[in-house]
Amino acid sequence: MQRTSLTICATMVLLFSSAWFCEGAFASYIVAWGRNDLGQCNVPTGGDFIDTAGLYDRTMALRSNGSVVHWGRQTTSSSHVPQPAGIFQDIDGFGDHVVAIKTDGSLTAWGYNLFGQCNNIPLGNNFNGISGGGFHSLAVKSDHSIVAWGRNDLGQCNISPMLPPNGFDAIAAGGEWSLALMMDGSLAAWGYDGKLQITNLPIGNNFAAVSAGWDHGLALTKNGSLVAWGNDADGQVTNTPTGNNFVAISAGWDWNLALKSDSTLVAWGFNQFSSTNVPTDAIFTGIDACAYHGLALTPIPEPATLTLLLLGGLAFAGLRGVRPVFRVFFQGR
Ligand SMILES: [Ca+2]
Repeated sequence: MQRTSLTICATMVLLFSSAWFCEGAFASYIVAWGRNDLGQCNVPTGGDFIDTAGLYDRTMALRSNGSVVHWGRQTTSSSHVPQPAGIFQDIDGFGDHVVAIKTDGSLTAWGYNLFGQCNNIPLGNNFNGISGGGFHSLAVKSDHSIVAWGRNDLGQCNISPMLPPNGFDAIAAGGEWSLALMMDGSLAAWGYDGKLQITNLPIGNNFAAVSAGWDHGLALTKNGSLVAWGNDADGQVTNTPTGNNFVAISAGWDWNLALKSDSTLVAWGFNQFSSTNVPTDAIFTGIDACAYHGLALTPIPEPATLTLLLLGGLAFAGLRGVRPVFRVFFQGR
């Protein structure tokens, strides 16, 4: 009986371990850190989160049932998801508005709307990527074309006709500029260039992911290294870590967050609110750098919890048999 319990426990540990490295495979807890003057880090209970939208001083998160929850600064315009809400599959934000893809592939947005970022939403139901910027948004369609809407005083919504119209792989809306990963692995950018975030765009076609800060860019190369450019006032460019063990990136307003292949976090740049003091007591699968707070997804359960559950399960199973082991594992916390 005891040997059976050990085998089951070992199998469960292997299953959870492999799940940690597959983002989105399991619903997760959210860990938040950094600026918390308005409760933007006071994450609601529950381990069923699959996505986050970290705004300037508030946070939205998507539960596995497609509903959105909100915490941090509360205002009538930005706090509440339009009703009837529908079911969402992806949410994103950066300034004070949220852009979302519903499960039918159509777009919606809510929050600050002075520049039409929430009521001039592109129509259609073929969207599979979104990025909310300072006052504008970008979305990519399944045919690899993109749309931009919202504030356009600095050309952040002017997609160059020189770019291949169906050549976009991913998009990132910054403060007042836009960044894109092309299907050939090169980068494109347009909009505000005051910190040379357009002029100093890295060349080459070895890029795998992009993220845009307020005035700086961050890219992940296909060999797992990082490149940053643009505003460097807080070391968000020059302090970029070396190495080729990175798997995900997220640029905050003037700081950066990256996920390493061992599921740990690293952060650098502006740190007045301890945004770059990343948590180290869990294993992470998703990241989201906000203005001055950071968010990360950690699968159920955290390693320390898992160890306790494993030891408790083993002891209990040794006394009572196999079935209680399952009960302990699936209780969560
Ligand atoms: Ca998202």
